[in-house]
Amino acid sequence: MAVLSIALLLCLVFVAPWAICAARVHRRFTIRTQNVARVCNTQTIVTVNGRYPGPTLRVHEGDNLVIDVMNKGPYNITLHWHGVKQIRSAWADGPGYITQCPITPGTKYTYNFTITGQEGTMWWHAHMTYLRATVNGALIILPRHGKTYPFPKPHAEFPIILGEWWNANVENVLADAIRRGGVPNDSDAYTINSQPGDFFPCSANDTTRFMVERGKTYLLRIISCAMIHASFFKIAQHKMTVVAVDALYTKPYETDVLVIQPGNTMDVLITAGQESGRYYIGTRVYNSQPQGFEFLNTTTTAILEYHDSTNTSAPVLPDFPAFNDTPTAFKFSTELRSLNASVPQTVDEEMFITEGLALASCPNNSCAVINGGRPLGSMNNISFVLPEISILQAYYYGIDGVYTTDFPDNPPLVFNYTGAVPMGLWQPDFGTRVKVLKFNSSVQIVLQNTGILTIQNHPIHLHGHDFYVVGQGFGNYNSQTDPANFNLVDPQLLNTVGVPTGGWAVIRFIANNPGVWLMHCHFESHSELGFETVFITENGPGNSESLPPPPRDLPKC
Ligand SMILES: *[C@@H]1O[C@H](CO)[C@@H](O)[C@H](O)[C@H]1NC(C)=O
Ligand SMILES: *[C@@H]1O[C@H](CO)[C@@H](O)[C@H](O)[C@H]1NC(C)=O
Ligand SMILES: *[C@@H]1O[C@H](CO)[C@@H](O)[C@H](O)[C@H]1NC(C)=O
Ligand SMILES: *[C@@H]1O[C@H](CO)[C@@H](O)[C@H](O)[C@H]1NC(C)=O
Ligand SMILES: *[C@@H]1O[C@H](CO)[C@@H](O)[C@H](O)[C@H]1NC(C)=O
Ligand SMILES: *[C@@H]1O[C@H](CO)[C@@H](O)[C@H](O)[C@H]1NC(C)=O
Ligand SMILES: *[C@@H]1O[C@H](CO)[C@@H](O)[C@H](O)[C@H]1NC(C)=O
Ligand SMILES: *[C@@H]1O[C@H](CO)[C@@H](O)[C@H](O)[C@H]1NC(C)=O
Ligand SMILES: *[C@@H]1O[C@H](CO)[C@@H](O)[C@H](O)[C@H]1NC(C)=O
Ligand SMILES: *[C@@H]1O[C@H](CO)[C@@H](O)[C@H](O)[C@H]1NC(C)=O
Ligand SMILES: *[C@@H]1O[C@H](CO)[C@@H](O)[C@H](O)[C@H]1NC(C)=O
Ligand SMILES: [Cu+2]
Repeated sequence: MAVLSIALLLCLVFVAPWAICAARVHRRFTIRTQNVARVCNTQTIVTVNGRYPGPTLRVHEGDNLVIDVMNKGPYNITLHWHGVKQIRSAWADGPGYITQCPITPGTKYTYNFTITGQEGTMWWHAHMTYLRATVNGALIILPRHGKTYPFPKPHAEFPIILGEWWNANVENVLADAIRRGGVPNDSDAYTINSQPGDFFPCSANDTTRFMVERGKTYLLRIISCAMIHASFFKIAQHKMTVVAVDALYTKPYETDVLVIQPGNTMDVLITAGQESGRYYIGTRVYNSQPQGFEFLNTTTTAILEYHDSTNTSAPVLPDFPAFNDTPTAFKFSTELRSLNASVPQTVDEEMFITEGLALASCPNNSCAVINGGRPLGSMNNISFVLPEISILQAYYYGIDGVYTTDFPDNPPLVFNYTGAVPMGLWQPDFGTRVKVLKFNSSVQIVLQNTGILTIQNHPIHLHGHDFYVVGQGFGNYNSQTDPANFNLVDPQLLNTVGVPTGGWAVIRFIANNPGVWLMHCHFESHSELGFETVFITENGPGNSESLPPPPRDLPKC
């Protein structure tokens, strides 16, 4: 903290306004357990610095972040800085057994990285097992000193974290599912800044409130940390203007509903322009599965309260789209546009990846939870198996036998991906298979959802890069006709795309960040079930295009 203020002072006083004005931001995160009460239950949960949600990090573009993580909790853990590209700092990215071994109980690791050319709302979260349910917080990147937002300065800002709460130890929830061979139990409540709101018992007194002044404009920095559901988000009688998604500016987009995938962040302006009073901010599930899968169908609320309100009646509740309103979800995600796009116009690496659930057989019905089998996730029919040491270490030191470089560019079989898939195709292969990308190559990936077990929207998150979503649609992607409709002018740049239920999305990015990068479904249970894969981006020709050696304190395993 002291370092930060000295650096800022120097910058303000001695340095010309156009100079680079970066600071070093040093924080200490202590992982420990804490008793927290929510939804009629007191639960011992894993936290950062005893807080839930964890501390908000507010930094500037260009800052060097040094975060000492002491693990005083009972579990192995790693932290991920969601949305930070980690340019030449893959060692700080965080997914367990991908870029690092876990920080074991009683040990520490210092994440050291610089935010370069990125600003907006990001977040940080645990990236192992189910710990991100409670270990998460906002990472807000303000423009460099002297620079402004590309929209009018808001009067104030509110971080809003959408999360999920279990009346159980989340590590037991996951372990229980693995033992049974099933999917983890659903959460007991969805939350806004850790509170479920007025429609859940035992929480009404603590409902999150945001106080506003009539006539002023506010920036909501909304983060979906939800574990397994996409959300509709509304504010009664208030329109919202989306100005950024995933810390990437959009052309201002006015809407009365947001559709937020787990992993997405949204920067949204609202003006307190209504009659003084109290209005519910509400979220509900967007359930994209047609079959009767169970989900929590209640409404989670916070309150937008005008500070001079004397109205004591119940806040006004927004109207929600139907739980399965896929047209609204599709409209929202296809209407977003980048503010300043620079889309790769040519493609060097073309991949077609089928992704979705899968089903492993269960010998003697030992785990017959769904259709006689154990649900899994897969990409190109491979259910990813985590190695025992990190892939980045194995790659850097040339350790054999940890992974293979034969992740296929295409699925092994052509079938009616989103149709009624014959059960003979539901069993996946297993492996730790990665795809190697040449430095600076332009990559296009068709992400094709499958109908194995169910059709469903899947939020696909890529580490180390942002990508343009140049096309989206329903059914099977058609390589003859669909490219004609690509938007190569101003498509939205994202780090997490909700691939439409029973459909596909096409992404493009330049592989210009050397390192090892996970791509996975941000439904936590799906990625735990093998719904992930890994890219290795090779070094470029120069030193400044190569991955530096690991920090000395990198955890061992
Ligand atoms: C962080 O990493 C940079 C190099 O990328 C190094 O110069 C610096 O000393 C490191 N800081 C700490 C506190 O380890
Ligand atoms: C999961 O749900 C089942 C059925 O309701 C329950 O018996 C079990 O205890 C739950 N598991 C955990 C870890 O809470
Ligand atoms: C809410 O607050 C009221 C008044 O302080 C108190 O009587 C009531 O017990 C509280 N309810 C809960 C669930 O904490
Ligand atoms: C104010 O109170 C009235 C009832 O007295 C209610 O109908 C109205 O919805 C309230 N408005 C707000 C904004 O809270
Ligand atoms: C939520 O689900 C319950 C039980 O499945 C059902 O009775 C209720 O009508 C549903 N509520 C809504 C708002 O759909
Ligand atoms: C980004 O787009 C806005 C609006 O189209 C424009 O005013 C601005 O100059 C652009 N910025 C850059 C860096 O291209
Ligand atoms: C399945 O059950 C049979 C008969 O009880 C037994 O012989 C066989 O070993 C079992 N297979 C497995 C994989 O458990
Ligand atoms: C694929 O499956 C869908 C849904 O069952 C069906 O409507 C479509 O006709 C099938 N397409 C082909 C080429 O068989
Ligand atoms: C996946 O691979 C398994 C094992 O090789 C095979 O049985 C299955 O048919 C394949 N399924 C698909 C969709 O490719
Ligand atoms: C990477 O690609 C960019 C744009 O095509 C080019 O300007 C740059 O020189 C390339 N760098 C390397 C190392 O190939
Ligand atoms: C924690 O991580 C270490 C190092 O990878 C590993 O040896 C150990 O088995 C892990 N513990 C658990 C409970 O997974
Ligand atoms: Cu998924």
